[in-house]
Amino acid sequence: MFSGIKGPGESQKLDGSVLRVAIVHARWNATLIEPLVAGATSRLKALGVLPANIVITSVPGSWELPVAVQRLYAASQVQGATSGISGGGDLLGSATDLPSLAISGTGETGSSGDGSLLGATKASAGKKEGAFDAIIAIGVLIKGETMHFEHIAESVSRGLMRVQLDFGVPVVFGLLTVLDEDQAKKRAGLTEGGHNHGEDWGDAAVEMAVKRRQWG
Ligand code: DLZ
Repeated sequence: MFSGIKGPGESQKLDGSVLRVAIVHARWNATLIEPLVAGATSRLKALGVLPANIVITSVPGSWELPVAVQRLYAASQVQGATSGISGGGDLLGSATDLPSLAISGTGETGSSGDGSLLGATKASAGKKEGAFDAIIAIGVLIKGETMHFEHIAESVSRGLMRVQLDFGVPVVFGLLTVLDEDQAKKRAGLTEGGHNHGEDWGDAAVEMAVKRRQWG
């Protein structure tokens, strides 16, 4: 039944087709963030989450992740409560493909698509409204010479846990807290023998979202 030492073991064969999932990512260390977001997104899709129901947005750095997750989830709850009366409306675009990120700064991630009417129709196929079933928070903190890393790592971890428990919604901890860039590259699947942790975060989001629905 159980195998392996590290990692969550075999991916559970769960059906994500009923889910709506948000990814919020920092833009610091974008070359590492990009494969992690791509890894998470590809697993969400592989487990059946429709592209129209994957919402991706960004914040400047990891420090901003907790409040972004909190507001995004709260707004999606309001939207769920009012849809049907006002028609709701999306908070942000949905993601069909991972938009390109800037290398070191402020590249924005949001809705994507080919811009055509056909693209828009395809992108909205099966689109759901309402509260997110899970949110994945992604950031990469690399230790520097000062105590900055410790403060942010601790606060962001606590902040994300707080949002998760306050709202009772799964907030997947996609924060890499590494000592150097090589450690981060390995965990973003960019180096030999590495593994893209973003894939695990996509799996965790679907598993927790499905189980949360079962648990009520
Ligand atoms: C300022 C800063 C530094 C030095 N390092 C990182 C980092 O490694 N990873 C990250 O996501 N963000 C970093 N930031 C930015 C802060 O998270 C935050 O965006 C700014 O302090 C503004 O609040």
